[in-house]
Amino acid sequence: MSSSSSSVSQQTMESLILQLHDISAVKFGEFKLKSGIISPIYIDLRLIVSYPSVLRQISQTLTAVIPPSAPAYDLVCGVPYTALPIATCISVSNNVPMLMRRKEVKDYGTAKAIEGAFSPGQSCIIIEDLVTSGASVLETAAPLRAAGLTVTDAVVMIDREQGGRENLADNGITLHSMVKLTDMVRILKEKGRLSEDTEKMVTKFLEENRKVAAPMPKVESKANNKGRVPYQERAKMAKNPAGKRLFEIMVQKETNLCLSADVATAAELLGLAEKVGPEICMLKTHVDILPDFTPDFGSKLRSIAEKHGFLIFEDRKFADIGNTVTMQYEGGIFRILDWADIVNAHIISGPGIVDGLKLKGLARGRGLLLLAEMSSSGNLAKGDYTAAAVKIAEDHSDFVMGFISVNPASWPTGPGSPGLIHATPGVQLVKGGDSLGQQYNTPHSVIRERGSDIIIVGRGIIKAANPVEAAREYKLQGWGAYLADCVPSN
Ligand code: S5P
Repeated sequence: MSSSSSSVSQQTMESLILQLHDISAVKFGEFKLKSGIISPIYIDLRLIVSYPSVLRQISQTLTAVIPPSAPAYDLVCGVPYTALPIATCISVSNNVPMLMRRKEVKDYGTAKAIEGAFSPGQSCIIIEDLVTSGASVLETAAPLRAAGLTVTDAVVMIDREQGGRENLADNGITLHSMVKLTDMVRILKEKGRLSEDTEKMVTKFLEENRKVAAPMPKVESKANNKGRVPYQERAKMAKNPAGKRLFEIMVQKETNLCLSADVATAAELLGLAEKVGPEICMLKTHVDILPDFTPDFGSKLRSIAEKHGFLIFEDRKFADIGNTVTMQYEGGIFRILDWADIVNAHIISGPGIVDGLKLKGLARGRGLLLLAEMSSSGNLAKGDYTAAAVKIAEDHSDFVMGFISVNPASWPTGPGSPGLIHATPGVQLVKGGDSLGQQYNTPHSVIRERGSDIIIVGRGIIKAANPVEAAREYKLQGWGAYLADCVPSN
């Protein structure tokens, strides 16, 4: 579809805003938001489906606010759920095919994150009802881009002016908005829909919240009490040398992405490491799944790791008594100690496993992650078990660099000392799971809500049509969530 539409007249806009107020899609009063904040304004655009005439006008207006200078688009995709009917109307009345993004994917391996027909290289414009930080537009852009589509523009009814435009621009998306929330409030005041006092109160509230919500700053350097302690500060607190290096790499490369390279062969793994290397801080292997393993695998992977600056994590999940794991770590065919910067261990056998691995690894500057939680449904690593992992880590923080965790923000013990790092598996761009018990959360949820540091992504990247593009998308999302979390939340 061509984007050469005419712009919207002031009269049309005002009439639409009044109608939104008439149907109580925009309300003034005292409303408790999800965050607990009391807001003097409430916007609920889900209601528009009950008013076909309003829905039609909104769709027409949104089409018209896309300036002629914007790139032409082949497809439209609404951000679920509120914008879906709007996107459908735009699709039908302009004869532009639509795509739908699934919010939940049950089995990423077989089910699709995007429904509809498309070819890689086509461009897709995103339709949204309300933009705050821009996170939900990015969540929709990510799987579209991972599927090979070009996403450069998004159109929204209401821009809350809380950093969304800037965040989207940082991610290569130009935001076109029908109206800014402050202009909408001003128009409603001019039309006598709210008193001067209410207008002042709402404007003040929006102004104050603008400061709070503006996320994803380009630079942040200091630790602060309310926001997260930045990685560069934590690098200084890390007692294990591999842990310290990992924090430093993350800061330097601006990535908290670990690729779980669970591919079929060593050759494929090395090829992938070479391509995805610039995007990641760590590459995780399961060396015992590689049928073409040869003794030089480790040195080949190490030279790629050195070239691109990432650490190698062999996901060996040691679980035996201390004496046995010393042999498993150093010997056998794989000689893990020689090439893996990091390994992990279950603590089921007690702290002796850490002593055993440390005996071999500490002198070589290696690090150990303890499995404090697991991502699979019904797993037993919780409660006292997780607390015991924290205690063992604190007692051995020269060698234990951190944890495999799922929700460290919820631990009654707290997440451990800030020098310890958290790496979380079970990450995809949409929440869901596979048919064998794996459970997925989004990068945003893992980093911001669950308080982890590193996203470990396997099939989300290796099964994507374009793994390098997908890795870039995960990197952006993981790093964006981290930066947003560094900003104090009140
Ligand atoms: O609890 C865990 C711990 C680990 S290390 N859950 C996990 O899924 N893992 C590993 O992370 C798992 O062995 C696999 O290599 C990766 C997740 O892969 P994905 O394809 O599901 O992203």
